[in-house]
Amino acid sequence: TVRPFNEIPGMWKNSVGNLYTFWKLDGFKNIHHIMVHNFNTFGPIYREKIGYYESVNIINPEDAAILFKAEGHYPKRLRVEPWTSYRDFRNRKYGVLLKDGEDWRSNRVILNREVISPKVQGNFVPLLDEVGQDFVARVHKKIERSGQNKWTTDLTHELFKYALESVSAVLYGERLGLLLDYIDPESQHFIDCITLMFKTTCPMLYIPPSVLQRLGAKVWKDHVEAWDGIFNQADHCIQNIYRQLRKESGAQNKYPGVLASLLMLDRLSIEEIKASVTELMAGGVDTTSITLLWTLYELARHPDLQEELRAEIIAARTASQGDTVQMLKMVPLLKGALKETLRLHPVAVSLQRYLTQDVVIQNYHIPSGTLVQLGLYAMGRDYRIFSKPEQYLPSRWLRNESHYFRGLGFGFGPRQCLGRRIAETEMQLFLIHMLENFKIEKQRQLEVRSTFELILVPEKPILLTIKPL
Ligand code: HEM
Ligand code: 2DC
Repeated sequence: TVRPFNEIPGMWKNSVGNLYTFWKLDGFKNIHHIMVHNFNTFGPIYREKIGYYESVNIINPEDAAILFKAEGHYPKRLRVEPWTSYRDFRNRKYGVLLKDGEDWRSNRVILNREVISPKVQGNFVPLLDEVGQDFVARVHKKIERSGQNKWTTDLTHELFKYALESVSAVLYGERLGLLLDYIDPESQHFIDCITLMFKTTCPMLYIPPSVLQRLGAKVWKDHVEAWDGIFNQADHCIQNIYRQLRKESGAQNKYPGVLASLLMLDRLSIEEIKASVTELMAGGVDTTSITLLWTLYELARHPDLQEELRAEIIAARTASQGDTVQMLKMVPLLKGALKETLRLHPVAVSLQRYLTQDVVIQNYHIPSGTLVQLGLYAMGRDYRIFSKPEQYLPSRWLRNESHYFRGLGFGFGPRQCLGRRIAETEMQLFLIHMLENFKIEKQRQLEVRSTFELILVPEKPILLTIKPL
């Protein structure tokens, strides 16, 4: 017999007390570890209430399948209140990330065509390939200048620039030139604003932004300043393209980028295009760069795997005879490596959906409307779900162990990451160019753990040494 909702284990009766304990445990930074701890305490399902939001948490792939089958036609995830509050405060439109219902669906369908459909992939590859080549040239220069035939550094900021250059190339069909010696302070400011925006979101996840706003809290002010910086810079880029487009007669052979394609398609209002393109630009920086940093960290720790990947890449390069789109179809181990990075170091600590129908999970009845969270970080490290979960083994994604609802780094279904194809292509090309040119080594260093800054990021700097092959 199915057990009632109220019997789900967990700490959901004292939400204020929970918020206090959470605070004391430095929960803001450790959300992912607390989730692992809770699954170990309560089992594969638990209920929780922290501050004002209540959820049921699950970890098993089979349960994830039930959740996503009950997400309905307008899948809705946990609303990041500070992000919507900012837009309400400044009277800006929501983009696809923050919209819900029919409004979300109609925008998403149009954006899908220009951002994630297989037909546009081929347009992105040459643009992103060029950025990858420029990154390699920049690293060669740094190595030369060091005079030591190697370069030891924390690559975070270089990777932020690589990611922004990549996503901008695709969105605007133009290079910003962030990988040159001189970088425009506006772009650097944009990058800093994104980091600040993510950081200042965390405390406001549990305390309503409206309250903090009334109290004149610093965290709210910083958050507004960060989004202002993001929107101003995106506006600047968008205006540029808009003006160019009006001057030119159109009818060119060159792929003009996502923004110009959307403007010419003329199916979304300019304000809607602006809102979503700003989200894409902001969403495209820290996500891919941190994932690449974790991947380089894992490759530095596994020199044999690095050789194996290099061999795969060289073979693919030869076989594809200069056709890069073709080449990307011949690097399964490399793709496995990126999946493996997202298993151990996911960007999103959880995936969430509101149920649109009653379901039974782990033999508990859960009513329609409940917020259910899949603990993505916890799932990736559970030995019941992945064999030898602590080991970085890209080949696990090639073998016939089950992948059923296991590779969820970009989410699932119609509400999955809109930037997924851009992110994957950009990361694959980056690793291809880096491995064709350099060996990555690490400093003697202990494990680096994750810390929660809305997205999961390394808790301390990762120092790597890059040597020419
Ligand atoms: C949503 C992960 C890169 C833009 C998401 C979601 C996840 C995610 C987990 C939520 C999906 C769900 O609820 O099912 C990642 C990871 C990335 C990455 C792991 C890189 C390693 C990017 C990039 C962009 C982007 C490069 C922009 C170019 C978005 C947008 C959404 C989203 C706009 C919201 C889509 C919607 O609500 O319809 N991402 N992302 N992401 N991501 Fe990404
Ligand atoms: C954060 O409890 C923890 O891809 C919360 O590119 C639940 C939650 C809800 C939505 C998630 C968020 C978490 C992490 C960051 C995500 C976001 C949805 C999209 C966003 C996963 C897990 C991200 C990083 C987007 C951001 C685009 C933005 C900068 C315009």
